[in-house]
Amino acid sequence: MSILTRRHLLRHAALSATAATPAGAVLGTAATGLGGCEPGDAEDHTATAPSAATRLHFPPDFGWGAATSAYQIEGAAKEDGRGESIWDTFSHTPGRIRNGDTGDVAADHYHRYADDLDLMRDLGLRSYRFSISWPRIQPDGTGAANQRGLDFYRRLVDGLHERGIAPMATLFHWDLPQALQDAGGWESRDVAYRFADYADIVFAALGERVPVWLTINEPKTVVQNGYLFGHHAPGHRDPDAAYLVAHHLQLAHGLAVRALRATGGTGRIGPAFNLHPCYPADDSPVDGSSPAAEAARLYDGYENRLYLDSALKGSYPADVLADLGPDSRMVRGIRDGDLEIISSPVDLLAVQYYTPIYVTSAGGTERRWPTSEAEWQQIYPDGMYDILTRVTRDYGPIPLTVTENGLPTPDVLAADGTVDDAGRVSFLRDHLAAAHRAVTDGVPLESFHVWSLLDNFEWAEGYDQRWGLIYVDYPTQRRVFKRSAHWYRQVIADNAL
Ligand code: GCO
Repeated sequence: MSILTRRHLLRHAALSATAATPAGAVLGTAATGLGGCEPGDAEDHTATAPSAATRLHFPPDFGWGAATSAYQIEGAAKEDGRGESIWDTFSHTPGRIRNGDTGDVAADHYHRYADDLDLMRDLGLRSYRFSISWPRIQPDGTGAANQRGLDFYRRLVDGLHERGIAPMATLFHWDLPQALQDAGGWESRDVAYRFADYADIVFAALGERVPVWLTINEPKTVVQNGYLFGHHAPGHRDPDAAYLVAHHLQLAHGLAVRALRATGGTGRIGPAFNLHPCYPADDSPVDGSSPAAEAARLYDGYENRLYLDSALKGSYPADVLADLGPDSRMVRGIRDGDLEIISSPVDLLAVQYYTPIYVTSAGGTERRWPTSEAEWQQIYPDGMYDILTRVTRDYGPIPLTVTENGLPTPDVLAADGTVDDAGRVSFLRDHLAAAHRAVTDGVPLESFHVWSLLDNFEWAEGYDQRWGLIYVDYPTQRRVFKRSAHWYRQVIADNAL
């Protein structure tokens, strides 16, 4: 487990073994599905905005979206029978969250969801990704469903349909019921089975109305931030436990996929992984044998292949298992049949891209590009292209959706009532241009969700970072379209950049 000790406290420490590959040489296919591209689009390797003469048109049915998660926006922490989650406990523990912030009120979406639905309609969204709060459905993580919790999501889903917006529901975005944490949390294999029971309840209530399900949001972040570095709930620093948790999260994913299939419903389902292309810091070839390339490959195993290979190929990467060692809790915790469950066929893969990472020969990391307000995030749009093409190349033509991409900006509500987040506009334009280039090169990308719809509770950063297209004035809960929201609305209306 040597590499773990060399890890930096990166929010999304990650890499992939994908080098920056020239467009067109990646997939060797000519599939595009794009309508009306101007000649030369596919050759535009720059991260700059296209000129008016080279507009980038997206496929006609492209799923323009935005994403949120329950604990980050809902508030109403004690209402309608909701139980406690590990994020309630964690955020109420002094010193854990910047400024002592909690998700008790957040963006008050639980009460304002109808107005927020109208804002989504005004934005022109075609897809909305949200998460369901497990402790609203099963306050203690087991047993009978709390009808009032289910009713909230039923109203939300109905409201989306009424406005012509496709619901995309994440089953788990980190808010584990505290009672299950008390029973061992994700270190306990049993919690994976409790998750399948919870998923079953949700499928029975909403299965007919939700066309796309995502199982576990970013298992890697739970593993790293929750169990390696300890700056997310439950706040542990225990590498041996961390990778057992990884296995149980993957098992939970597979069990939920099977639970959906067992309902016989038509909904599609897949995992949501945060994947990050990473490169040898010495610029040596990614598939070469330089010390940096070799270090990068092992990082890639921990950051990407651990999740991708198990879910999509039915095996854990041999280099990671060898590095963990046969006595690790994870390796000892893998039982016969687990990988068949974990690799139960899925319908799509959700990719969340924020940052690349550069790995040194010593196994450390180097910063190459300017960061956003989030110090772990280097702004590198070509990384979007690299990770999308790499997934398609290595895992086949599984439909992809980008379920998160965005950045925090220092937004201020001006006296004239506007919020000028010019940095978000250029970030999104450049990343969408990179995604478009991937589609041009044959990547079956069907939708793109900005993180986030609204400013919200950014975990350990509390309300200090603003990630939304829509500004939230927390004292009044007033919502204001930022410049980026106006811009995104036009992109959606034009179906083009
Ligand atoms: C994640 C989560 C989001 C974050 C976002 C910005 O990717 O960590 O899905 O909840 O808020 O990524 O950090």
